[in-house]
Amino acid sequence: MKIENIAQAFQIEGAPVSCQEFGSGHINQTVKVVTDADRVYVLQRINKYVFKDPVSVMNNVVAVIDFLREKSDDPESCLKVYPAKDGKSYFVDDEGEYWRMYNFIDGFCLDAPETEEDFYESALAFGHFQQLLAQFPADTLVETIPEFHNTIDRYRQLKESIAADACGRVAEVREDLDFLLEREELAGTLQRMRESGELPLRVTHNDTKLNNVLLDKKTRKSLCVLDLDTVMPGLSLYDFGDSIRFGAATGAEDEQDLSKMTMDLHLFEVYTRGFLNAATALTEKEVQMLPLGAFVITIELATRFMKDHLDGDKYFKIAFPGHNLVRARAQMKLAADMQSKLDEMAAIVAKVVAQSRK
Ligand code: ADP
Ligand code: GN1
Ligand code: MG
Repeated sequence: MKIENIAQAFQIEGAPVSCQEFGSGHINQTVKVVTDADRVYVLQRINKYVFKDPVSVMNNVVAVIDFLREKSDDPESCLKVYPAKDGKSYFVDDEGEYWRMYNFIDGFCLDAPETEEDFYESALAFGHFQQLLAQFPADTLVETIPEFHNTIDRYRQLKESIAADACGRVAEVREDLDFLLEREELAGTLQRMRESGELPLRVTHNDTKLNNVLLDKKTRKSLCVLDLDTVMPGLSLYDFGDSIRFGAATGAEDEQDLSKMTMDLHLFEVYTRGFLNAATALTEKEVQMLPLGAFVITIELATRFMKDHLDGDKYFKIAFPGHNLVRARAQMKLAADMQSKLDEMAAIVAKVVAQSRK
């Protein structure tokens, strides 16, 4: 079905005059739609391989968006879902693909912070997001991807893919796999603490990379948190850790020159300050585990990229053959650097906490 026809299945103003793919997300197909009524929208195809139950995804997204719009003093900068002509929050095309329509919010997303203030802003945005969602009725949310940040289960899935060796790629990544498997015990720490109740379950975003927050073009303040598909019960440390993994790294997520891939301790401090300023309800245990949160989410993503490489690149969009292996190696290098800096990160957290009490 033509993309223009899909766009016209929604209750939007005017007829589409241009439909262009944009954004650097790894999961959904995102299209900017401009109409002859001078209106701009965002049309997205929900990735069905990743989200097995797109209708539940949309129910979650609509509920979270309604909740956030209600709390906001600037609803214009909040996501809004435009229903399809039949009133549903999604449209199914003739190939069985699920689509949704959002308002286009005129800001910008970064793949790396340009200034430390940008990163601080994103910390406030995600910290505030988590703080707001503390009042959201968690039991109404469907787990859109079960066991999403269950690192123990991610290792189980990786081992399954190693055993299956669907594409015959295991032999050439033996050393990488050894690296990952040597860290399995440490990587499972948060999941064990979640199961024992040592860490509280909260409603979290679960995908807090910098390009999932829109910044204002003029003020560079955060406008809106995007990508709500994975909002579900989780640990605050997943959100903190994923932001550090992406934004405090000195290389891109798929950096090929591994000598460039380290964690910047100053950026770690900047983010910690913003996050703790906004998410004020964290327990002492959560605060204490922040450094490990960064390591766990990073090594977990390395196992996910590696699994996808072994499976034949089914989950993450790739730009070239071997992209997922490149990504996995970059995340492994970053995780190793974080592991060697756990004590320094702990000292920074302690300093930030002490300063905030003054
Ligand atoms: P994915 O799951 O593929 O990451 P996202 O929802 O994060 O999908 O969208 C991908 C990118 O598209 C974002 O990083 C952002 O740049 C852009 N984007 C998404 N929704 C909007 C919107 N409503 N307004 C403006 N830009 C958007
Ligand atoms: C995916 O959708 P996107 O690109 O914002 C992924 C995250 C990964 C991230 C790595 C639903 O995020 O879990 O951390 O890629 N989202 C899903 O860049 O799997
Ligand atoms: Mg995204």
